[in-house]
Amino acid sequence: MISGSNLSDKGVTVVLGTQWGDEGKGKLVDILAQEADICARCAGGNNAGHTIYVDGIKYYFHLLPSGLINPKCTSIIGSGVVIHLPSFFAEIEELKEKGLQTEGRIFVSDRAHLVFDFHQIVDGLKEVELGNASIGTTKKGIGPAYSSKASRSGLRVHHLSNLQSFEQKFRKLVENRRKRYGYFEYDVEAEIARYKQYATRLKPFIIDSVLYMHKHINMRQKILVEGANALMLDLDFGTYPFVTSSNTTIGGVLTGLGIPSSKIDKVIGVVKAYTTRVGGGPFPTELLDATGELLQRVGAEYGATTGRKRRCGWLDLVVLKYSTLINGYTSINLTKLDVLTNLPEIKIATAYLLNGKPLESFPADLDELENIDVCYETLPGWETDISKCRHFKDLPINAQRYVKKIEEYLNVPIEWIGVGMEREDMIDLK
Ligand code: 2SA
Ligand code: GDP
Ligand code: MG
Repeated sequence: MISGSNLSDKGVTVVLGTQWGDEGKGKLVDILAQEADICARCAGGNNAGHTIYVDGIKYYFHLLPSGLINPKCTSIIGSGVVIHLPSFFAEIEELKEKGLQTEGRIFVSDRAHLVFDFHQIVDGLKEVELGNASIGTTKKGIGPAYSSKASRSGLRVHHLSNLQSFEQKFRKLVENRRKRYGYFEYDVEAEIARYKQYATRLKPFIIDSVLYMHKHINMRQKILVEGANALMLDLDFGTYPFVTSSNTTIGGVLTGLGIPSSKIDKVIGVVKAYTTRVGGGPFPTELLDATGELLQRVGAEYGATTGRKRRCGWLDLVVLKYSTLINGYTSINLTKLDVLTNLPEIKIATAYLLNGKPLESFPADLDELENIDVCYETLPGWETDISKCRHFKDLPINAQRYVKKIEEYLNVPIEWIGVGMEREDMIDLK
């Protein structure tokens, strides 16, 4: 169980995914948000999926920050996020049905870009066009929406305040996509009518998030930023092109919220005790055998947004070292250690060899990556159930060794260890 102060009182605390996502960021964010005034999302959209269990209730977050379960925490959707408004309102309704009071606690940046249904259609068309090389996207329109943004033709939240020009720009945008992808079924008139209604409905949520964040930072409030997706899915640093279309790394926190780097004090990396990936793309330590299936089943590794089975493999320290270089983690939350219980031995990737020579870091070139040999270290497993452990010393010695191995290799303190799904299932090492 986590107690005491976990959030920085000197600046912003950031939680980021260190691998290919689904490390359990949502669970940590929910725990930390118990002492936060603000929880902000900075990148991605409703492609993200965070599952949180509190008192037997299962909550799913996609577009909204996972801090919402805590009644005193205000949620901010920053300018770097792309928002599909129908999903935004649906998610609020779903949470209300679970008893969460969201009124006056969610704010959206006026600079955030909008994801339209046609972006989602185009997402599907693009995947079909790619055929065997498809990315395996969530089909939530994320890539096409960020493409509209980068090509300077996207529509932002503030555009809803002038419906006449909104309509013009919107029609142009659809026309342009139809030129590129051919005619696709899409009721433009009905969509415009819907957005006229959303414009009124969204009004109370809209803020200048840059100003909001700065004011609250200056008031020395406790601010938590929730990363979506993860480092290896980052548009620049991930396994390009098998990535998402935003910066999921520390840079995305700055550009997605408009806060200066000097205001960030803690960067917590969330590390799953093994590796998973959902969708296509390289995965050097993937296990295409019974052990992989076991991790998938015991870890309940299904996509929180699409329900797809997640691919599973051993922990990869080469990935984590690279991840640490970029994000500069000040501490780590190791998660899902309980899933490894009962494995007779556990492997950890410690190096990649190319033509027999060790690579110094994770390669940019996927062709190179395809030709590497992964070097593993094998550690003995443990059989004792660890889900009730609440102190490091309660863990079986082999589990302790596994944790120490990761900590020593990365040279970053592991401050929390997840041993189960519930909020309470966490060892605090501080
Ligand atoms: P997209 O939809 O354009 O962002 O997809 C591009 C790649 O990014 C991957 N991606 C994810 N990987 C892990 N988890 C994600 N969220 C959901 C979850 C995923 C789900 O929490 O389980 O339900 O399938 C997520 N979102 C995007 C995606 O698989 C592509 O490889
Ligand atoms: P996120 O995208 O990083 O927030 O992670 P997801 O919520 O998509 O996936 C992580 C899954 O693992 C969720 O179902 C969590 O409830 C679950 N989880 C998180 N931490 C632990 C843990 O320590 N042990 C176990 N068994 N499950 C965990
Ligand atoms: Mg997830």
